Amino acid sequence: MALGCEAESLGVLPHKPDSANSVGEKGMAARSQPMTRPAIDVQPIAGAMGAEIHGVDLASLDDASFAEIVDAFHRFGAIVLRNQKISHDQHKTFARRFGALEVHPIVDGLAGHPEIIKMHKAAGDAATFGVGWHSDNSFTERPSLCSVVYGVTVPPFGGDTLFANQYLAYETLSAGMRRMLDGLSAVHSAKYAYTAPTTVDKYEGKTTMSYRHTEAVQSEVVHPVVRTHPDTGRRALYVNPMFTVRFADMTEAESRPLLDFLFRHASREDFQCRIRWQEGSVTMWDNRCVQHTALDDCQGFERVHYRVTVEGDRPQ
Ligand SMILES: O=C(O)CCC(=O)C(=O)O
Ligand SMILES: [Fe+2]
Repeated sequence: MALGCEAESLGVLPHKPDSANSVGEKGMAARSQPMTRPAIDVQPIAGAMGAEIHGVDLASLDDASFAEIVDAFHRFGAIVLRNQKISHDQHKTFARRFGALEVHPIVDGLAGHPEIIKMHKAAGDAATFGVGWHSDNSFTERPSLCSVVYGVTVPPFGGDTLFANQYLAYETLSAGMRRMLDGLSAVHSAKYAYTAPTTVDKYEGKTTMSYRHTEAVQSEVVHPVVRTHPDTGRRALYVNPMFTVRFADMTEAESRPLLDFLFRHASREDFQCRIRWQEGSVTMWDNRCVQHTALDDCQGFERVHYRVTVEGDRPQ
C-alpha cells in the first residue's frame, strides 16, 4: 500500500505488522482486498504524526471504510475526518465501534446523552476545556483509549488542537534514561486540573460547562511511566503535565525535576502535528500514544465541540 510506505518513511506511527488486535486485523484484511477497498483519501499532515481524511461519511460507514479508518488511526495517532454531518446518536455509534463509551467522572454530559460532553466556549469566555498537554482521563484506572470530537461551531481562526507523538518521545530518550523509566510508575490525579478554583470558582458564570466535584477529583491512580500499546506493541511515554503529579513512592518535590524534563521533552515541536478545525470536522486521537492540548487563542469567538471517549485498558 503506497501510503503505508510513505507513512513509514516519514517516521510516523507505523502499524506493527504482527498486531494481534482484532480491529487492527480488519485493517490488514481490507488492504488485501483491493477490489472492495473504498476510495478513502488519507493525507499525512506532519512528519511526526497526524493525517487528514476525505471521502468517508460517518453517518453511513461501511465495514471496509471503517477498517481503513482504524488503520490510519493506528499509523497516524490523530486523524481528522472532514465534512461530516452526524447526530449525537451517530457520533456515539461510530465511537462505539472502538469500544465501550465512558461517562466522564467530573464533567457533566448532555441531558439524554451522558456520554457526550459539550465543550463550549462562548464568545468572551475565558475558559477553554483541555488547555495544557494531557492524555484524556489518565487519572482514571482505565484511561480513555480514544477521544472522538465533532466540531460544530468553529472560530474563523484560532482554537486549533496540537498533538504530540509519545512513541517518538520515548524512542528519542537515551538508552540509560529509557532503562530507568522502564522501571518506574507514576501517580495520576485530577486534583490540580479539576479543583474548584480551576473549574467552578474561576469560571463561575463564564462558561456553560458544568462539573461534578466527586471523589474522582481527589483520587489517585498509579500507571507505568512507559506503556506498551496493546495494538501496535510499541512503547510510549505516559506522563503528562495535567494529571501526572509524582513518581510512585516519591514526593512531588523529588519528582518535579525529572517530570518537568519529561513534560518538556514529550511536547517537542518535532513530535507534533496541529489540526485546524472546520465545521463538520471529526478528529479522533489515540490517548495511549498521543498527548494533546487545545489552544486558547480564539477570544471573541464561540467554539462548540462535542466529545465522546472510549474506555481503554489498564496501562501496562
Ligand atoms: O478542544 C480541544 O481542542 C481539545 C479539548 C480536549 O482536550 C479534549 O477534547 O479532550
Ligand atoms: Fe483532552
